[in-house]
Amino acid sequence: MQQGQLRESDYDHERFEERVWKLARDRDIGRRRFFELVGLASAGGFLTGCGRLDAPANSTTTTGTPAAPSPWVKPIPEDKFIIHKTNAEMRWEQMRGRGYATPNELFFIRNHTKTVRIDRGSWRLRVQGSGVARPLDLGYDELVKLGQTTVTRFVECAGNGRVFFGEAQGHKAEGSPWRLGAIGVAQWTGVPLGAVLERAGVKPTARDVMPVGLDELMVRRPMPLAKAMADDTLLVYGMNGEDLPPDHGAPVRALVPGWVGAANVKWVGKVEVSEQPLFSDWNTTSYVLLGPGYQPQGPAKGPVLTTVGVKSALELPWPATMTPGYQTVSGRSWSATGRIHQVKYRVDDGPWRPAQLKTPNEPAVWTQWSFDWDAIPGSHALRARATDDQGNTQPDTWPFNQQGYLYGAVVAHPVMVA
Ligand SMILES: Nc1nc2c(c(=O)[nH]1)N[C@H]1C(S)=C(S)[C@@H](COP(=O)(O)O)O[C@H]1N2
Ligand SMILES: [Mo]
Repeated sequence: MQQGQLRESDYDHERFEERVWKLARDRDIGRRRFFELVGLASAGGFLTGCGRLDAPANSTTTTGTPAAPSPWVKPIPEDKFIIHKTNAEMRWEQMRGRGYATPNELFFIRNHTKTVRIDRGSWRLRVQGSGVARPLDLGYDELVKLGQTTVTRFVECAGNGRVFFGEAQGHKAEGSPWRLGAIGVAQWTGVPLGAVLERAGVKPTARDVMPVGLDELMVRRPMPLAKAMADDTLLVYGMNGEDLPPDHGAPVRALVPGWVGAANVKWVGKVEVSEQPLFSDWNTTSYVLLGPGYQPQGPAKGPVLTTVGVKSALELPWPATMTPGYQTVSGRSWSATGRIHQVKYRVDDGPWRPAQLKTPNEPAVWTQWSFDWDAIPGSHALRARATDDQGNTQPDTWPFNQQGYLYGAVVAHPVMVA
C-alpha cells in the first residue's frame, strides 16, 4: 500500500471505491470484472501490499457471474448455527452444559462480506498517520514479541436481538434477524494496542485510532485514544488457546471490550492514528441510531453506538420443547458495564424469582445461571431479567431504531411442554 493513501484525498478515493464496489456487488458484478471496468490499480495494490491473500477475495466465472464461494472457513453445521446470509448465529441450546467460554467451533460469525484468508508469513501491520511520530511496519513475529496479554471478554454484534423489534414489538428493523446468538465469550490473547502505539511514538495530540480490515470492504471503525490505550484493548492473535481462526480475523484482529462487535475489526492490516477525528461508514452510516427522536451528529447520521448493554439468553432451542416434570433451565446474562448482580426469571405471568448464579462471574463478561422448574403441559413463556452491579437492568420494551441495534429488553422464550 502506498504511503500516499494516508492523504485525505486518497482516503476519499478509497471510500469512493468502496461505494462503487457495493453498487457493483448489488448488480452481481464480480470483483475481477469490477476492477477491469473501473481500472483501479490501487485497490488491488492495497490487497497485495498488505499480505498475500491465499484465495481471491471473490472468484468469478468466465461470464463474470460471482461463483458464490462460502463466506466462512470453519464448518457451519445446521445443529450449531442459524445462517443469515454471510453470518452464522450460534444456537443457544449448544451452550448448555458447556464451560465459561464459547468454543471456537461454536463462536458466531459476522462477516460484512466474507472471511479473507491471509498468509501470516507475508502479513504486515502498518501503524501510521498524523498521530504517530514513528510509523511502524511489523511482521507477525515482530508483533507477537511486543506482548502477550490474555483476557476473557465477549464480542457481541450491535444487532443481536434485532428480530424482537418485529416479533415482540411489532416494528420490524432492517438487517440480519438475529435472535440472541450473536455473542460469544473467549479468552483472547494478544498485544495491548497501547504497547504498539507507544512503539510507534504515539503523540499526546493523537485523537482517534482506527484499525482497518483487509477484507473486501476494508471494514474499519475508529475509537478515541483513551479506549485504544486501555489495558484490555488488544491486537489479538490467539483465541481460547489456539491461533486466531480465519473466520475470527486471523492473523490479527482488534479486541475492543464492551464496544459493539463492529469495533472489533478482523483481519487488521493497518492502524490509522490521527490527530483529527476519523470517520468511516461504520461510525457514520451503520452502527448509528436512526429513526424518530434521533438527530445527526456531525458527519454521523445519528448517535454513534459505542457500548452494548445488559442481556440474557436461555440455553434452549427456539422454540423449545420439554417433557413435563422437574427440569433445570439454564442460561447466561452479560453486561458490558459491570458484573451481573442478579438474574430473575418468570414463568408466564407468575412471580419473578431469583435464578442461581454460578461462578466465575467476571465483570464485563457473562454469568451462567439456572433455575428448577416443574414444567406443566401446555405452551409457556420463560423470561429472564438481569441486573448488573452498576444498577443497569433489562426493561420490558426497547425504543425502536431503524437498523435494529442494541435490543436489550426482556425476551419471552416460547416453550412447549408435552
Ligand atoms: N474486517 C472486518 N472486521 C469485522 C467485521 C467484518 O465484516 N470485517 N464484522 C464486525 C462485526 S459487525 C462483528 S459483530 C464482529 C464479529 O466477530 P466474529 O465474526 O469473530 O464473531 O466482527 C467485526 N469485525
Ligand atoms: Mo456486528
